[in-house]
Amino acid sequence: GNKKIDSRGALIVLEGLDRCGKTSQCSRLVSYLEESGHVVESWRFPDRNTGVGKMISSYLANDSHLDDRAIHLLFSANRWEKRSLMESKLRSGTTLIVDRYSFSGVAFSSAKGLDVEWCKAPEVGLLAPDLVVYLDISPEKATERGGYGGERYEKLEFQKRVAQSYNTLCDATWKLIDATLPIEDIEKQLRQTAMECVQTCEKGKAFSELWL
Ligand code: FDM
Repeated sequence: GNKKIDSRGALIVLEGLDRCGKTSQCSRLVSYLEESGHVVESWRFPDRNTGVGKMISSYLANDSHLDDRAIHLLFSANRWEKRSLMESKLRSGTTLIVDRYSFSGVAFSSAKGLDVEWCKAPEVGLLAPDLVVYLDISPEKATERGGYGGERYEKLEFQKRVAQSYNTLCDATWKLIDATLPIEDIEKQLRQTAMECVQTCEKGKAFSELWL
């Protein structure tokens, strides 16, 4: 029909291996969008501040052991507990730049050998991003950058399997950026695609849900 769709903020997700540069690109992008007059917030998953987030954080630090499926469901629950806030922020016009989302959930858990469809199931009904940016780097190059904090997943062999999982999840809608380019070049590409996405959502775009 010709029902008018309200203006809203954009849900923009950055994904990639550990040490791909996501976190600093997220904050650069937030500053840029703010400076250009947009209302924007920086989010990340896992959100370690909630009760569930604290359990995840302790697991990642190797301070607790959890069954692979149990931790997968906690990561998912951590997104579900933020879902309604996410939707209300977007409806009120706030753009969210999100460091990791469901794709990390599926990529990291399926890298352990869990079935991809099983991993996707608890994510069904979460908001679908308006844009997924993948900062593309080989596991070897990412490891060479050093600075792994010693968390559970920060090992070359595991990151190789995560890279393969991301590869099977990635589709034509994802924007791939070569994460080995100079920081400023990555930033430039990211600004451009993000701005297009923000403007599309400002004009009015219906929400959709995972999985697309
Ligand atoms: N991770 C992150 C998962 O395994 N599943 C998830 O759903 C999410 C969001 O947690 F190794 C992994 C990815 C990473 C670790 O992430 C912590 P940050 O970005 O380093 O905080």
